[in-house]
Amino acid sequence: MSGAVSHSGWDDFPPPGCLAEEVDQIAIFGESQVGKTAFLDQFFKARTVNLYHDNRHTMFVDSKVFDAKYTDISSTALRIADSTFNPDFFVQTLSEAIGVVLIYDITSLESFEHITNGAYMYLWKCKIYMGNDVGGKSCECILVGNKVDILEKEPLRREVDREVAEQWAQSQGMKHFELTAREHNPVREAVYDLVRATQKAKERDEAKKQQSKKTTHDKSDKKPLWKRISSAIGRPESSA
Ligand SMILES: Nc1nc2c(ncn2[C@@H]2O[C@H](COP(=O)(O)OP(=O)(O)O)[C@@H](O)[C@H]2O)c(=O)[nH]1
Ligand SMILES: [Mg+2]
Repeated sequence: MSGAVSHSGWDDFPPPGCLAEEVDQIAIFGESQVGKTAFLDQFFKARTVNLYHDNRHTMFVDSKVFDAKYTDISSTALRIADSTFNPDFFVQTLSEAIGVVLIYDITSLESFEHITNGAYMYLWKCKIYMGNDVGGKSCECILVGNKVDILEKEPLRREVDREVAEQWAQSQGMKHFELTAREHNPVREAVYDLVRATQKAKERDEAKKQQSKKTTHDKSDKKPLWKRISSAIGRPESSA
């Protein structure tokens, strides 16, 4: 992990008076029981309390303030809808997210297959169909294999090969982490990495926006060559 930011304690608090320009959205997306809530508990509170389903957090990464709302969203509910299922919540949360933690449980192959197939496709459908409504912002993802602590006592319970997950992540241009939501630092490192990627994507989006503004401006300003020459030369001097 690159070293500019220390991940211990709360040294990532923004300096007083330093505010983010906007509140971003980060989604924690995975099957039921993979540890989404435990992941957020560790991120926010450095302990497991099974409490945090939805929260907002401000931090300071690479000299910038990053203020975001973190939402735990279950991909199981997409497949096994009950009467409380609200598709609007899914579409809105995923389409607005500029960062997504795709999380699975390394002891459940099913949880890996669902998040990297149907759920991942659903995420991109939300992005594509809603792209214009959310200003066409980029979305960055990381892939997280949770519950590695289980392997210490029961190594045979691993169902998802590290290499397979890593290859899939690489094929989609994202980073892969194996961790346990029982430990604070690995969770924070993963979130930091995602936030850094989203900040870079924002800069790229902004540069593209400026470029397309410039191109439109240049085009509208473009007169035929003869017209430009004639206005530069002006009227002929009077021979009188
Ligand atoms: N051993 C172990 N158990 C975990 C870990 N993360 C979550 N769990 C347990 O897995 C179950 C589901 O976790 P939860 O965060 O509620 O999953 P969610 O449905 O994805 O939000 C709970 O019993 C957690 O205590 C982990 O890293 N290691
Ligand atoms: Mg949960």
